[in-house]
Amino acid sequence: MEVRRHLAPGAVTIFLALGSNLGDRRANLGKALQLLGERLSVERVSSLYETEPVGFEEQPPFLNAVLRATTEIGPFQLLSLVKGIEVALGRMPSFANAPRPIDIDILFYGDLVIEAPQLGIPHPRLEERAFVLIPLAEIAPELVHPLSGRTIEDLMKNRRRGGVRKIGKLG
Ligand code: PH2
Ligand code: MG
Ligand code: MG
Repeated sequence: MEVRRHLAPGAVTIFLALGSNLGDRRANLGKALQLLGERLSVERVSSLYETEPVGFEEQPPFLNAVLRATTEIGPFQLLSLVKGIEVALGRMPSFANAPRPIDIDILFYGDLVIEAPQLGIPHPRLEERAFVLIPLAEIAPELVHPLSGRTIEDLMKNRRRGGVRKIGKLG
């Protein structure tokens, strides 16, 4: 029997969310994508969406996108990688939900579940966030959330789609 391997041994499929609402938002996302691509095998990138700020509302609109990649680095190493890229692109420490040139959040790391003070996987707020679910449903509608067992398509049902507008592609 033939066994087909879709991933290199040890490689895990991950999903990341990117957001920017300060400076040249499109350029910030493009640079983040380039730097991520130097360390991860990026396989698929969603369209770019312009989104109304959620949480702290008195701030400029965001550009958001999500991507699928594979990697052999562990989840905490991945967190260090994305934090390093955020700092390299000019992110300063600030309050929760503050405006930022770049935010890179880990949404899924295979079907791993982590509840650590510095890292929650799957991302603990992804089910509430249309600016994450809509781009994710574009590239991975069948993806199953490991805690609820529901697909992204299912999580999108009966959810408000307001405040999220597709505006094109990155690059
Ligand atoms: N990120 C947040 C809080 N609010 N709103 C939008 N539209 N897009 C974001 O990426 C975003 C947000 C915290 O990281
Ligand atoms: Mg975030
Ligand atoms: Mg973040």
